[in-house]
Parts: sequence; structure tokens; C-alpha cells
Amino acid sequence: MTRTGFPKDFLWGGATAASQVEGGFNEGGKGLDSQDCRPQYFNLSRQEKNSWEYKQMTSAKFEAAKKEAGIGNYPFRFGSEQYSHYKEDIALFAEMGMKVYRLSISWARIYPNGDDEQPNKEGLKYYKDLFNECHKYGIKIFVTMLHYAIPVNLMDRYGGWKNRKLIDFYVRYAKTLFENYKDDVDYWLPFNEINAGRFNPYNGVALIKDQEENYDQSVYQALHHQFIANALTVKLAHEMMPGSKVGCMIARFCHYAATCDPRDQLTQLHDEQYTNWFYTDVLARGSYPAYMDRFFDENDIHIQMEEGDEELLKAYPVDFVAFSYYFTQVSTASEEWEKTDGNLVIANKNPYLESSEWGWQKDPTGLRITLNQIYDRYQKPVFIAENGLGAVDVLNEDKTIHDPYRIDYLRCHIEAMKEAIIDGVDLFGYTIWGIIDLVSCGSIEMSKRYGVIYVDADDEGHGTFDRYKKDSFYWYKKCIESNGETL
Ligand code: BGP
Repeated sequence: MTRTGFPKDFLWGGATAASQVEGGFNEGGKGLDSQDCRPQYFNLSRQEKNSWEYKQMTSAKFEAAKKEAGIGNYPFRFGSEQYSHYKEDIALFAEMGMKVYRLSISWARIYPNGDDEQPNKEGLKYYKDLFNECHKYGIKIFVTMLHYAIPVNLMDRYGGWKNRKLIDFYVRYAKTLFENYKDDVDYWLPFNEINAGRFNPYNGVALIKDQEENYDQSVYQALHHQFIANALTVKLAHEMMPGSKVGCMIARFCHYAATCDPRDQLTQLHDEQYTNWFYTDVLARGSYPAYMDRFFDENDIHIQMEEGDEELLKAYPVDFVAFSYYFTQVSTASEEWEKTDGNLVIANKNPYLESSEWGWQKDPTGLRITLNQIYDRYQKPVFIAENGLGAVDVLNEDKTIHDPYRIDYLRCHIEAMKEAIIDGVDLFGYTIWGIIDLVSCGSIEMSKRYGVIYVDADDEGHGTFDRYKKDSFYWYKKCIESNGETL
């Protein structure tokens, strides 16, 4: 069979997350969530904002955040105001020809405290209206059920995902979503970047480091609970909505060995196993991989499983595998290696690649490699849930925004996707991250913009929040029209 490019029904789209785009943090009965509590310190340099201390949640920061009733210095509380602008945003997506919108539902909008007996009707209505608006234009819906933001009550009362009770609350939430939106949603993703539980435990599994006696143990136990919640969600979805599609997703950290020194190669193998494969092996193959036994032994980690857990994982693997892809990094056995930034991680720098203003290294070939590796390993359809370039954009007086750097970035990644499809990969969709400007997850600011649509707001939430089309908007429209041929 000769493949020449993108299949006819390829899903071109854009992605956002509720906590970063919605705003309206206390409207419509929504409860406070964990992302609403991440502060911004406006006067810091970019380097300081990229530091681990800045990104790390502490008990002191968390307690202070809960006392602030207004927006304060919490940019996720205003986002891009999609809560009040969703009709306008979706009309722009339709004008671009978008086939699919990946968005997340805010758990705290549906269950304000996470453990409530009844869902919040206003929250349910908000997403129903939003979905109807998408359907008006024939845009399909890809829902992330949990994109980092959990109701703070689930942290205060239960200690986050390390508590097994979270599985029940999550499954109740999933059931509510399926009951209400079974005819609206085309693709379900229970957890955004499930490996975040390891690389950023506050975002991933709602843990605060200074509250944990044995941090690593809590992290892996919490991850186990998410794996079980994932399997139960697949089970429920398939029972309630026969034929429904449920996927898993990781932040894909593609590693290259620094040299052909076998020690570098072995480090690369381990980096791939511990940061990537572990998660998708559990969720797509349905069992803990053998290589993790040694890792757990050597790190004194003991996962408490209940009877039936392993059977559940085996019986309910996901239907497709998704990932976010921004940059690649180097694996080396040597301690001395130049570092650079990546999403919520510090990475070893690759001298062959260019970096963005935030230090993330651009590598379209790595995307082709990744697509081949994932498809080869699981033989399940693959979806690119996030990819894009965060950059400082300038709104000119005539309201134009010229962003050739973003077009270059997107073009070379889309070319790499096409090559991977010709290689034989069953890639069925691509959603540009932050299709509309939103608050950055890592550095908690508006100035790091990903959108092809500009939002007139600054880091402190000042501005009109009016939307403007960037040059990349027109470029992506042509790309979609030509099914990826006119780049
Ligand atoms: C991913 C997250 C997103 C998003 C993206 C870009 O890890 O799933 O929420 O924000 O990274 O990261 P940043 O916003 O830090 O530039």
C-alpha cells in the first residue's frame, strides 16, 4: 500500500485547557481548584520564572492562595476569559476550518468540591452550550477530563491522588460526564499527560512536596490510583457508550543518547522507560512492565495494590495513544552536560538543535521518530494532542500580528507528521497547543503565547481580551483547506 500523505478524514484542530483559557474561576458555581492557587510574581526575570523554586508549590503558597478571594496574583483565575467569549472563539475556530477542538472540562465546575453528592447544573449547562456551539459548525469534540486542575477540597480533605478514595470521586465525575455528554463528545481522554505525576507532582497528582514524608512513594502510589481510575473509566465508557473512544496521553520526552558509548545508550534506555514507556505500557498494554520492578526495588517504592487491580488494568486498556510534543533532549552517563528548559523539566541540551526564547529545543525529526516508536510499540491509532511554539508576539497598531517563527515551527512539524504517515503510522489527528493565546502552564503568564489567535491581555490580566487573527491563523486555515499540502 502506497501512502502519500494525510488521510482524507484527518482531524486538524486546536487544544486548550480549562484552567488556562476559561477564567470565570468563581462564576457559575465553580469551586476553587488547584491551578487557581498557583501564584505569579510579576517582577521576576524570565530566568527566575523558569527556576524550579518558582514552579514548585509549597504549603505556604497554597494556604495563602486559598485566602485570596479575588484574582490577586493568580493568572489562571482570569485565563483568556473563554468562559464569557466561547461563542466568539468557536466562530473563529470554524472560520479556520478546524475539524476538532480539544478542550478540558473543569472538574470543579461540575463537582465544586470533588466529593459533592450532586453535580452543579450550571457547570453542566456551560459545557453543553459550548458543545452545541461546536456542533453548529460541525466541529468534533475531544475532551480531556482532567487537565491538572482538581477541586482544592480533594487536596485539603483527602491529600490528593495518593488517597485511593479519589478513584471513586473521579469515576462518579466520569459517569456524570458520560450521562450528560454521550452524544456530544467524540474522543475522551481521562488524564492529560499522566506522566506529570512524576515530573510535576503538584499538577499531576495534587501533592505538595513539603507535606510528604516519603515523596517518591506517594507519587507512585498516586499514579497507581490514576491508572486504576483510567481503567475504570474505559470500562464505564465502553459500557455506557458502546463504540466510544478513550485514550491515554503522556508528555513525550524523546531522548537521544549523547554518544555511541554503551553507557550513554543504557542511560537513554532507562530515561525512555522511566519517563515515557512506563505510563503508556500500563495504560495501552494493560500491565506494569517488568523493568519497573527493579526501579521500584532500588528506590524502595512499594505500590499497594488491591485485589483485582491487575485484572482491571489488563481488561481495560485504552483505544488510542496521544501525546504532547514540544522538544527533545539528550541522555548521557556524564554529570557534565549543558542544560536547557523544557515543559516543567530541566533537560540536557542538544548542540544540533535551535532553542526557543524559553530554551525549548525545536526538533521536527524527533516527532517523526516518536510517532514511529509509539505506533510500532502499541499498534493503536495515535493522536498528537499538543504541539506548538510559545513566543512573545507583538500586536501592531493596525491590529495585525506577524508570527513567521510560529509558522516555521508548525510547518516543519506538520511535514514530519506527513513523513511518519508515509512511514506507515496510523496518525489520526493533530491539535495545536494553545490554539488561542492562554496563560502558560509552566511560567504562569500571558506573554508566552502559543495561539494563532491573539488575546489582548497582559500577564496581570489587564486588557480588552479582544481576539485578533495572527498571520499563522491564515496560514493554518490554508493548511487545513489543503489537508496539509499547502504549507
Ligand atoms: C503541557 C501542558 C499544557 C501546556 C503546555 C505548554 O505540558 O499540558 O497545559 O501549557 O505544556 O507549556 P507552557 O504553558 O508551560 O509553555
